[in-house]
Amino acid sequence: MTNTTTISAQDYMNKEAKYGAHNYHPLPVVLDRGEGVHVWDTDGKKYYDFLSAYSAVNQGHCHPKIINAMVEQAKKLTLTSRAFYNSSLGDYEEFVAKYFGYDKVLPMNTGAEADETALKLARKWGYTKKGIPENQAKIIVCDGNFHGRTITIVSMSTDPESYAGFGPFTPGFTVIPYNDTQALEKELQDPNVAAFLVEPIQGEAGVYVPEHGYLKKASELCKKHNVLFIADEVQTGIARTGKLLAVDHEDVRPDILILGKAISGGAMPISAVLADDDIMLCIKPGEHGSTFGGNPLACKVAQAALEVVRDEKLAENAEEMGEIFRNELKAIDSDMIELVRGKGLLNAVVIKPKNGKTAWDVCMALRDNGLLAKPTHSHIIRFAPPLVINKEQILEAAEIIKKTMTEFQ
Ligand code: IF1
Repeated sequence: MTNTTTISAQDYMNKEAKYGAHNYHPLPVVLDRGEGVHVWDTDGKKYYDFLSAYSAVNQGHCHPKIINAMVEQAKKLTLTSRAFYNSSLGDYEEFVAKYFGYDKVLPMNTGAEADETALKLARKWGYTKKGIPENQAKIIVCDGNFHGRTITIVSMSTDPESYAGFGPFTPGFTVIPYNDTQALEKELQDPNVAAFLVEPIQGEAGVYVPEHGYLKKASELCKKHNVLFIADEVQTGIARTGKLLAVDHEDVRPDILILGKAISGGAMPISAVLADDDIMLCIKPGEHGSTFGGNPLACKVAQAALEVVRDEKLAENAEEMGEIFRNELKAIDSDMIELVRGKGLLNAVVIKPKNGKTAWDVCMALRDNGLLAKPTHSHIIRFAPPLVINKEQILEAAEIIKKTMTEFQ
């Protein structure tokens, strides 16, 4: 007998508040188990997971193929560091390079690390290939960007919540408005620009989808000015938006591709930077790396997770289910729903507060009705279920959202 059943949800939350740093404000629900599109709390109540750990669990919770690959490799070899070769890395590198159509991959762990890697790669390329004078390289980024939490990354941020109080900041970034190719063209006149870093859809900004054609035009402008086009697909990649990559909607091929989150199906932190030889080989032995990047366990997990995406046709399903879901949401008769937007299964609803009730209150009511989602920027709710969701489930989830919105009328 264990006494775990006597611990209440409130006890778990109190413990986090007492012993954990207060860098989050979670929705009050304590999750204990997950399978596919569902999660269960410590009292056994079942929910639809409409956050998918911010699009990390695209393949669904505890996908048997991914977990099996993980367990098998965990019994054999987990970490060697890159001081030695290991028998999983080469196979994985070949697999992932071919999967995304690049010469090479540089494996890292978190999304932020992969973004940092891309920035270092771009600067190095700028100095060694483009001939930018030492320490003069500039990288153009967008207003409203979100690329992670490191000092350099928050140095690019325009959101005070991300950067305020964390200075001094890393220099070398120029901010332009998102979805604005004219502003981009103007900044590209500067010969010291090494790269343009962009999210194909801005996630944290509130699932802000740029005009169709923006990414194509931006990538063409970069090419014209000998500037690297870097796509941060940490959140939008791996089938989330209805294509393998969000840039695929516009047939754009980034010079540097950044992946994270769902490349592991949510099983462990795995990220990757992909590029062709003329860029990737600018970084030489000893100039970059990480203890865990490219570890055998991660290699096996990521390969299994990417196979699931391909074998279960998750991009196609995201496209189809997303279409159904947005249509259902748009049909809801509620004056609290100001706008529905998104692509594939990366969607958001802009909430107009009513009688003092905000997006947070809506998420609390959704929780009570069996669906988990989290507000962003106080008035936006992101809806991003695992991509393994089927039609019956997406309709049931839409019904929960409809019922919940009706409760506020
Ligand atoms: C948190 C947001 C989502 C990302 C893009 C890099 C990273 C992220 C486009 C860094 C991370 C996160 C981190 C997570 C919340 C989540 C988030 F609301 F903060 F913006 F998804 F929308 N590029 N996104 O979205 O990846 O280092 O975290 O692995 O709690 O900070 P990471």
